[in-house]
Amino acid sequence: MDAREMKIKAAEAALAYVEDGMKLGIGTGSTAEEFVRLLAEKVSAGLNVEGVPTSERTARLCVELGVPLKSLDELPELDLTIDGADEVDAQLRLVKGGGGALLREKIVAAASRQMIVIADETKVVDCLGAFPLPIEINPFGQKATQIAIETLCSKMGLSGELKIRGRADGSVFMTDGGHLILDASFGRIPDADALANQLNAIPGVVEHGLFINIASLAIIAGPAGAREMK
Ligand code: ABF
Repeated sequence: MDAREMKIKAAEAALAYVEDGMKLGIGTGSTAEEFVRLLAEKVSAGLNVEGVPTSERTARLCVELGVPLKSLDELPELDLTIDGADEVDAQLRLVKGGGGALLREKIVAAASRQMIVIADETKVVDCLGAFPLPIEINPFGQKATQIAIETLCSKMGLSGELKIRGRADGSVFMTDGGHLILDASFGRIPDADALANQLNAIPGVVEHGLFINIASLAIIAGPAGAREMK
């Protein structure tokens, strides 16, 4: 089974949790896009759902495939969000934001009764941090915010490079909300809960990619099929 087939397996398994009439949060990334494609087939066969997209990119795909969309202001309480991740640990703590949509992803997931993560085996880790942690910051005072993050990290014994995310054409990456992303390469984050709390206390930090106590189920696909982590 190749990487795409594993993503499809995870997305298929997640689709079994979608019920008629549900209000859904719809994630971002290549795995979430496989879910959107399968959901669109069900919608064209008569499934009645409404979705809130977590990014402009996801919104465009949903519109193209005919998945009915609403804004989060129109549907502020959602039944279920299905989204990908960059890393998942045994406690269902996640690193997200590699696709740059972490703020909307977190707002949408927090507005949902349940969040299911879909991923392939390569995303499961013993300790979070091998994937650089995305930290979304306000462009105002970006250097001061970066210094505050560096000071916090060194106090917590975390070392690694913090880099403003760029695009392939050399321009700076801007999120859908008009913010910057700092990617923090720590290697290992031994105390993800403490780091999450302390990053939240820095004023220029809009959000970070640590999702803790948000997901209640992960569907992980490997060569032998999909399994659940709770
Ligand atoms: C979103 O897409 C992100 O939070 C995560 O960064 C990324 C995962 O992408 P993929 O499914 O393409 O690996 O879910």
